[in-house]
Amino acid sequence: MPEVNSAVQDWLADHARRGCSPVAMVDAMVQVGFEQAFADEAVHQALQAAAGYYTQAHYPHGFEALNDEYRYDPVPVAAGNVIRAHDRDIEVLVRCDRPQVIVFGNVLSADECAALIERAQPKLKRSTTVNPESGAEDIFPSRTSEGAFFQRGEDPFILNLEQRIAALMNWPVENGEGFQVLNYRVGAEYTPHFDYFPPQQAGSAVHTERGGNRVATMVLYLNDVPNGGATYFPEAGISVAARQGRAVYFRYMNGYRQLDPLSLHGGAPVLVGEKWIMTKWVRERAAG
Ligand code: PD2
Ligand code: ZN
Repeated sequence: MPEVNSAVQDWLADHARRGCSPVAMVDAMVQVGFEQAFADEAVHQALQAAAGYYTQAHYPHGFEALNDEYRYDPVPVAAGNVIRAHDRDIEVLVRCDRPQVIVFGNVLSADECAALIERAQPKLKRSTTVNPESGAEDIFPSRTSEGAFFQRGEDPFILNLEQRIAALMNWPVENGEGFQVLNYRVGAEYTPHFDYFPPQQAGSAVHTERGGNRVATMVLYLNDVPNGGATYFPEAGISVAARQGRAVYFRYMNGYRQLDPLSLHGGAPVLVGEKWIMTKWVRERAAG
């Protein structure tokens, strides 16, 4: 927890209560000499205190929510039924406002999906999950896929897809983590989880130091799964079937830096065939 003197504490509390923009508060602190990560955490805590955070005991790994409900501010994704994203027209198939979930069609061509699978195949390794205490990437039975990472801007093919997804999410390319391709065989799954790093868990700090927390995710489906393998949101009762070229977007951090408990989601076990997806996680700021 950052130590700030009482004058700074009062300033933070006052601005938080008056609904000042978190980004403006962090910028003001950085301008007077505080480290970005320090300012970020101090503002986050001031906002939590201002809104009266509490811990919801029914979330096993501890989940902090505002006494006020999560505020659904406007999603950055463009309005309309077809969105021109960099080099491609993308169809909007489903929009859900609470939680903010959008299903898109025609995001990737069949050739692009095949190329991504072919390139990922030789690099696959058992997927890891962040250890809540240490922050280390450990293997857990709750995530039984294999995955491969692509560096940001690794080559023109990857860069073009990053630009398309950034345009669709309306969030800067620089704020994105590198793509990750995942392969699930029959029986493999990813049990319900949040994609953001819970601020109250000790292991989160190392992951949010650069770029801040995750704010939204895009899961892109690279093949058709004959049965099983849906991406599901158990608190919201939403299930998205894995169909080649489609994608599901979900946003869980709003402009007040609240985190949405309804964004809890998982990858259901594959029952027939296999499942290939690619994920794009985006952060509050450029990851540097
Ligand atoms: O495989 C999925 O559908 C899925 C679902 C939820 C993947 C992730 N989360 C993830 O990689 O975060
Ligand atoms: Zn996830």
